[in-house]
Amino acid sequence: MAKTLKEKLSEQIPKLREERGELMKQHGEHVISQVSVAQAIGGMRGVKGMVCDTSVVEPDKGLIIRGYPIMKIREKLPEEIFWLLITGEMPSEAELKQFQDELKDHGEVPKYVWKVLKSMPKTSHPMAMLDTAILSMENESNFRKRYNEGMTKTEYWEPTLEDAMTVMGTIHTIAAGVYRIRYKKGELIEPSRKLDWAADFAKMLGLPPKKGSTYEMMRLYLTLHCDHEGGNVSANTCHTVGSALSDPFYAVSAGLNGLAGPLHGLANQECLNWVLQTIDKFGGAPTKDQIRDYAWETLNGGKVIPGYGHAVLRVTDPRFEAFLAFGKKYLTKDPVFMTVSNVYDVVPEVLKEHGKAKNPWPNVDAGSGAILYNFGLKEFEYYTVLFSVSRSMGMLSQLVLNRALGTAITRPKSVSTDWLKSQVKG
Ligand code: HAX
Repeated sequence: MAKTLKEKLSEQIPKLREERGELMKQHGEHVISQVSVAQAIGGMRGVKGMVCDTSVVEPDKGLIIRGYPIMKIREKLPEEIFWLLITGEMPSEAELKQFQDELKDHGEVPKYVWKVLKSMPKTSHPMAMLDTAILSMENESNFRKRYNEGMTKTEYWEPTLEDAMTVMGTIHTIAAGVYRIRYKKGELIEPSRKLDWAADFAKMLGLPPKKGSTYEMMRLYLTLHCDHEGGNVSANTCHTVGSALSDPFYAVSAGLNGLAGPLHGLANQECLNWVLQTIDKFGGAPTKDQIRDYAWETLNGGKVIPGYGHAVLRVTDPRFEAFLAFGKKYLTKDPVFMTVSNVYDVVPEVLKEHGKAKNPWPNVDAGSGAILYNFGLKEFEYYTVLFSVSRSMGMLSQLVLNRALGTAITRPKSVSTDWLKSQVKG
């Protein structure tokens, strides 16, 4: 009989706790980071002040999940990735099957969620709808129930995992429902026990299956966006809210609100918009010279070029490369995808010449929108919801591990501008 995720974690957690305890006891005073005035003012960029074991982002390599570079595991199912994020190991075939069945067992969306969504304004942003739906499901929290019953600290991770399974088991169904309600696509489509998580999501959205590649596209999309270490806005927000022992419904919903910002997850809708604007302006797929002109026009207008630059990465994001490879396999006749590919040939040089962005290379958002567009998802505002479905895996696995390790409530020290001035005097 294959192990369940809970059984696997039960085996691992004592050792992880011991390791953490030893590290604190032996090396608690060891200094790992210093903070400059620029970092305190500039979003704490580069300050090493939190621990995240699910993944790391290397400036020159991109996303590495538990030791695996993302390009090497891009063909894995998102369910395998979730297991990897949380346990550090790939599941066996039998473990994967059991985990998928367990997820399906957690897949029922309470009826009140649909009522909440249907009563929201017709013009609501789909991210506001998704976040509201997840928050409304707080009523289902096992963590809250067990906390009120007086569980011990060492048990916290168990109902956190149970809530994580509920969020992951339902978020794709909710997200598909948001799409169909918000864009009047007709009746909701029921989940299927036969399909994997990503394929089921694509089916519930109502996407036309395209030579079998629709499911492949969705698996790739959901795998690539799963996690990006702990300091990005959504992960960090989710972590902070969770550190107050707010349950996963509160914490993930909060993280997703951060993902809705135009400098974070919302950039993907802006990015495709920018590409389509070039096509519109030049009356068809633009030449490289025309793209260069438009890039300068954007920069001279005081705007950023969406999809380019990154707070940590200093190379082309491997997740962009994975999308580019997918597009080159399936979409070589698509003018929108070909424009994305041409933009990649031109914009890094423009950004280098412009001289401001520390990283002139594309991030994941530069390519994903064009692919979704080709597969019939033409509602840009919805793209961040897809991102969210995937990123919930990273947020949830970080939450479970933090509850297992008893990570403390987040409380960095803020300082006043007067204090800063007093420090630099003379
Ligand atoms: N176009 C124009 N200017 C850019 C730029 C871009 N793509 N990227 C950075 N810059 C500018 C910054 O605005 C900043 O200018 P100021 O000094 O005038 O404020 C300067 O270059 C230095 O910024 P940086 O240190 O290189 O970048 P940050 O760490 O401050 O910001 C961002 C990282 C991703 C927010 C930034 O590169 C950006 O705005 N990119 C475009 C939006 C985007 O693609 N966001 C998605 C990021 C991926 C993600 O998190 N998805 O969820």
